[in-house]
Amino acid sequence: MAQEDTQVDTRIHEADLPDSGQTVEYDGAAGGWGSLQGIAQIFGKEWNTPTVIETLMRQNKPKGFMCVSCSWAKPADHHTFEFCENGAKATLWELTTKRCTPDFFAEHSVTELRNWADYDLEMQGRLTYPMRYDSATDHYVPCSWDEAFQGIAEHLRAIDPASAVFYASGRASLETSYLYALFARLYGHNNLPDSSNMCHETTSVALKKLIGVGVGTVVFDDLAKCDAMFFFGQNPGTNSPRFLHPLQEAAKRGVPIVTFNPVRERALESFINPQSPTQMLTGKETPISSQYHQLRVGGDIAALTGMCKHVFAADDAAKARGDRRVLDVDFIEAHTHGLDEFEAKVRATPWQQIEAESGLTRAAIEQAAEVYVKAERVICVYGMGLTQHVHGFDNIAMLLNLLLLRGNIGREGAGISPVRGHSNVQGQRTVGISEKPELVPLDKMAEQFGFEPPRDKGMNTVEACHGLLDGKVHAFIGLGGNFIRAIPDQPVLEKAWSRMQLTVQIATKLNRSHLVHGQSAYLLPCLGRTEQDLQATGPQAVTMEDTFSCIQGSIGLRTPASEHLMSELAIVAGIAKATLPSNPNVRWDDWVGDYGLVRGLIEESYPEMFHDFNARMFTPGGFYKGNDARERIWQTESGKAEFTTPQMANATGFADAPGRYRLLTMRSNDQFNTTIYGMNDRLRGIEGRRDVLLINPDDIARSGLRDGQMVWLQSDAEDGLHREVGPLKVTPFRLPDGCLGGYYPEMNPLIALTHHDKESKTPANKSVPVRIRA
Ligand SMILES: Nc1nc2c(c(=O)[nH]1)N[C@H]1C(S)=C(S)[C@@H](COP(=O)(O)OP(=O)(O)OC[C@H]3O[C@@H](n4cnc5c(=O)[nH]c(N)nc54)[C@H](O)[C@@H]3O)O[C@H]1N2
Ligand SMILES: Nc1nc2c(c(=O)[nH]1)N[C@H]1C(S)=C(S)[C@@H](COP(=O)(O)OP(=O)(O)OC[C@H]3O[C@@H](n4cnc5c(=O)[nH]c(N)nc54)[C@H](O)[C@@H]3O)O[C@H]1N2
Ligand SMILES: [Mo]
Repeated sequence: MAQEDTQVDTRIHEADLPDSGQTVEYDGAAGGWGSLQGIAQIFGKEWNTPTVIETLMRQNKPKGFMCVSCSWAKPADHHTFEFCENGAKATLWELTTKRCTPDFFAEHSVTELRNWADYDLEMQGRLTYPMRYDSATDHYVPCSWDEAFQGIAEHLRAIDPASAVFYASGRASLETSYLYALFARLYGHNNLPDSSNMCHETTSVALKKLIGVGVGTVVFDDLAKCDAMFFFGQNPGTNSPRFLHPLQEAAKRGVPIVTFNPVRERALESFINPQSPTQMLTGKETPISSQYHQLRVGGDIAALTGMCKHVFAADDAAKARGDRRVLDVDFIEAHTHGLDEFEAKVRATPWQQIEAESGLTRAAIEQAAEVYVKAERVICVYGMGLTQHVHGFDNIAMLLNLLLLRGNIGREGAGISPVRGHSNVQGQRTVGISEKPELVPLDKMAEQFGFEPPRDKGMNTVEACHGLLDGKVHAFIGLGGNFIRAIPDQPVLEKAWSRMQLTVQIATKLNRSHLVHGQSAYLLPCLGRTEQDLQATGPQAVTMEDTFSCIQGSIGLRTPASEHLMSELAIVAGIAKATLPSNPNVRWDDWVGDYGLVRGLIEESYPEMFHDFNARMFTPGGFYKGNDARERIWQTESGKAEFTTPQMANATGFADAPGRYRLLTMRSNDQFNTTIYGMNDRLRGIEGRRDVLLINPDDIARSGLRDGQMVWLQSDAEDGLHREVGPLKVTPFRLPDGCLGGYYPEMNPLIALTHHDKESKTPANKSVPVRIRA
């Protein structure tokens, strides 16, 4: 459909930001041989052994294990190799033969290790033995599991439950997550921040409020049915590379793909499928984006306002001609609320302002909007480029406004598609890891377990950090992740951290959060998802939810990295059992022995989503948990989908000022969040180092710097506090004027804890106000 109409746009849009020829970039395609070399460069020969290949062959397949990297779909109709460059890296990282043993901790004091780089810490390999911090010697020393559980329980029983925080990084299974949240509530709090609080919390809040569900409305099969795709601030080449296959298919079908991103991400320009022998041998690239708009950081509200303005203009013209309307008037009438105010605002916003705020020309925005107007079924995809801003909520609301104008929610082949991060981050929220008690069926759980759950709102990530600074948080449990490295204002929080009475980290590999510890501290090593999890009733499977709300089982088969490891579920149950008074309805030992019983509990708490859970968990492609907005049932205040009138011109939350830049913090192709696999960022042409400051050649000249010079970045936040990172190498890069790029997590000390999305408190990591100090 609309094939002919859309052919206008198959060339890469070059108009917005010409290549000056002096910038660092990668001219190969994403995928291709580069992706295989990328793996080999990091893992050397280690990766290419029969047992490793055998493990990779089972990745993301029914009865296999689900990738530990991102949350992309595991399609029913899978490829021979259903893994990508970065999924393979994540798996190999877990399969490493290196071990971080008690001997290592005997050799290095914790104070010494605090000076090690993130990369060097994780390079020590898998943790093998439960460890306890010994303050007399400043070393982690081995302890038994029982000693750990009893020690932790003793501390937890001595403090006010409301002063404990139970953090989760989005990997742990649905079963573990459900029990973790249950433990928190039985113990007496809702302080359950999740990595989601730094990530797609903006989505959970915005979509929940505006269309009544906190997740995307698109399913995997929609990708093959849409006739236009718009990408706002999501980078599939690095962060969800298996997305490149349906994208390539779409591009080949002639579906226009229109990208808005301050950075020219290589995979959104061109791709060679590493799993296609013909493409690999001929080097034939598929161009991906038909238009690429390099807008200013934080310029999406303006760009989207411009697009909506064009939609209204096109509708006016169609009306005047007596043609079919461009607006989906029936849908708007029946299903939405708030159009009039929104429309008036958009019509009144001058193009001059839109151009200045977006950094794009009116012609470029209209060209994008024309694709939207012509397409019958549109999918809008987004990621951290929209969520991590002070006005991230409004970014998402604007994207939704655009979709609502033509009824692109609740139809096949159309919808809004946030691409979630961690492999089970969405699922953790589904089964109760939430600081918001209203999102959890507490009455049901009260009945199931015979207790009175706490009803007070708990702390999210930012609130937990404030709580710590204010002396209100005394204990922290981390179910995976690297909290201290992932949050803003890291140095300030590290200092406060030592005031904590108890810190417990459940992890596979050593990281900085394990070294910044409370007065009592435990480091508990767990099984990875690729490893066999043997319990009383035999080997156990676990489940996760992907970014399209499909739930799937995962079975690990590898021999565990050490015989002393416990599963995450068993560790959570072990701590809980030691901490809580006994309760006949709470049967930790039985649950550890048979995870099927835990799935039974999940089914009882959430019967609509999880009916027949044990029977359905190995459905190829997963089973769909359902989505009311997709059915055009709107669980919102007005009972309809909401148009939102934007109140601000851009998403940054701060004004432009001389010498002030907008810093976007980014992920390289060689990292998974705070885990750094290597020093390259192949797809951006950056090799061998991460201490770079990306800046365009005009800004280099304007600010009197030179290519290769070492400089420092300073925070330019309104609180006036001194925050500095450096030295960083000035590296010419194709970015819009006034925008800088630097790597996460190295840049995190520059970000103020108060610099977050207004509605959801997601840290605004994509537009940080900074200055350059030469
Ligand atoms: N290999 C690998 N895979 C990962 C991860 C990883 O670190 N490594 N992390 C996982 C996690 S937890 C997550 S949340 C996801 C993250 O995946 P993404 O959502 O893709 O996150 P980022 O790479 O941080 O940023 C996305 C894009 O936003 C663009 N951007 C920045 N500012 C703006 C803006 O103002 N407007 C627009 N339109 N674009 C902007 C950036 O240039 C970048 O291309 O990936 C997951 N997958
Ligand atoms: N400046 C800036 N800051 C950001 C972001 C950004 O874009 N810019 N992105 C934010 C986002 S989207 C996110 S999600 C957060 C990420 O924050 P987190 O999720 O807290 O951090 P990760 O780096 O994913 O955690 C890595 C650690 O997890 C542990 N681990 C790995 N596998 C397992 C496992 O199977 N089980 C257990 N128990 N532990 C395991 C290892 O010890 C490893 O060191 O960071 C946020 N911070
Ligand atoms: Mo994330």
